[in-house]
Amino acid sequence: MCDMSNVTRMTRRVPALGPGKKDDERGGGTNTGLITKTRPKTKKPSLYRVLLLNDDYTPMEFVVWILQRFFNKNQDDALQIMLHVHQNGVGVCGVYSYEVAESKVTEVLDAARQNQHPLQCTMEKE
Ligand code: TYC
Repeated sequence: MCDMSNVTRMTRRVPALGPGKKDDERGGGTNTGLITKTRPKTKKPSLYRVLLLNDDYTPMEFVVWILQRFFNKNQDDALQIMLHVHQNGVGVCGVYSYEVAESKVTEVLDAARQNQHPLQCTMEKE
């Protein structure tokens, strides 16, 4: 069975067949005078901000490394974001789909735990 719940149905009238034209010459086969098109409904995925939280113990160099390793930041951007978090308490590392954001949070928390740093990372809907 075909699931049509995710399509928008568009129906338009077409001119009746002219003299001498047979319906099956158009490839249709049924002489209804209707063409029905379907198009996929494109739903934009919700986006999520991945946030780093400040603390008093995680070394600055470790946070910069996290930003480079998991958020593909260059040295300068990583340093800026780390300093922003250090000064403001929280900062955005990147914006992703739910699944990717969740995976980034897990990677950061795992890396922090492995290195015995209390660094916290979370996500929020944009
Ligand atoms: N505040 C930390 C320090 O002074 C540095 C730091 C920055 C920690 C950003 C966490 O998300 C953070 N060593």
